[in-house]
Parts: sequence; C-alpha cells; structure tokens
Amino acid sequence: MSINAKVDQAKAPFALPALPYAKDALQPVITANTLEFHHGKHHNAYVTNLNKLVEGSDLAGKSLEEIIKATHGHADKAGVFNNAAQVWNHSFYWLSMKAGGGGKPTGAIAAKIDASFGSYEKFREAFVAAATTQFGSGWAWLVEEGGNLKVVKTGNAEVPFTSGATPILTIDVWEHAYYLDFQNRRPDYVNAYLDKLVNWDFASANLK
Ligand code: MN3
Repeated sequence: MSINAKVDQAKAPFALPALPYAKDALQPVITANTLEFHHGKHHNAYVTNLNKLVEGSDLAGKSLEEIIKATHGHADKAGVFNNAAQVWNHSFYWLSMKAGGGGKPTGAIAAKIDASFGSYEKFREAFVAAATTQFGSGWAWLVEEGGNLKVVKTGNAEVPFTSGATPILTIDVWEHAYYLDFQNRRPDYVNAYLDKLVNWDFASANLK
C-alpha cells in the first residue's frame, strides 16, 4: 500500500510531476517567481540527481517510497535518500496547498483536529511553533499516528512515514521556499500558508 496515492507511484526513472495549479495560482503569498525556482529548479534537480544515483543500481525500477524506505538510516545511501525524500516531500507540499485555501477546516478533518488538539486554535499554535522553530532547513507536518493527529517537524529531507506516521499536510521551511517572497520573515510565510493556502480537501483525503 502506498503512503499517499496522489504522490508519484511510478518506478525509477522519475519525471518531475506537473504542479497541480498554474504557477501564479498561489499569489500573492507564493509568487510565480518562487514557484519557477522552487518547482522548476529545486524540485527538478532532486529528480535529476535521484535518477542519476539509482541508474544501474539495485534501486532502479523501484518506486519512490520503496527507495526512501530502503535507504533511510543508511549512511552510505544518504545521497539517494536525501534526493528521493526531497522529491516525495515537494510533491506532497504542492498538493498541500491550493488557491483560495486556508482558514478553519470543516467536516471530518475539523472534528479530528478538535479531538486531537482540543481546538483549531491549539492546532494552529502547535503548527506555527513547529514550522518556525525547525532550526535550519526542514519541514513541519500534520500527521496521523495511532489514531490521533499530531504536529511534527523534520530536518533537511526527513519524512515522517519512516517512523510510522502518516503525512496529512506539510509546509516546506527551507529558505528557498519563502526567501524571494518573505526574505527572513518565516513566521509571516507560515501564517499566510495557514490563512490562505492550506488544501483541507487534500488533508481530509489523507485521513485513514
Ligand atoms: Mn523546497
């Protein structure tokens, strides 16, 4: 079973997945200029590097998730892991946002947030704290683990599913995600993501 059916299920070599919206769809929070670099250069470079690293190896012909699980925690495979996980993380991040998204969720995901955190406001506090305190590069996540929702943060390319948590939503807090639009103001980027971009339909679809 795949971790997320909407993230590339093809086998290596991989292609850069198309953005699920136009490059200017997330403006003014995330500009077309940022997506031009972030998707067209950064995400694309992870795909290109990964394909080079797995070509001719025993990982050729495996899916992204199989490669991530097979290389996680193996120091001699760190290059493969980092590129594979970054391909997965970026595909999941694009899907975590949409034009006109954000704000308080409704339906099943709202009920699950209330049950797990006490309220949407408590969830929001935890998510902002994780995203703003991740030191250096990394990601903040809403995940489902043991039947509850939790907020976690991961460094560099790390993914939550290698430790058993199911990703529900993510925000990229590497500087390349926000520097062109927000410079050093990471908290403004995180708040704008929550208020204007979160794709709660995608989050709901990721609940078990
Ligand atoms: Mn990134």
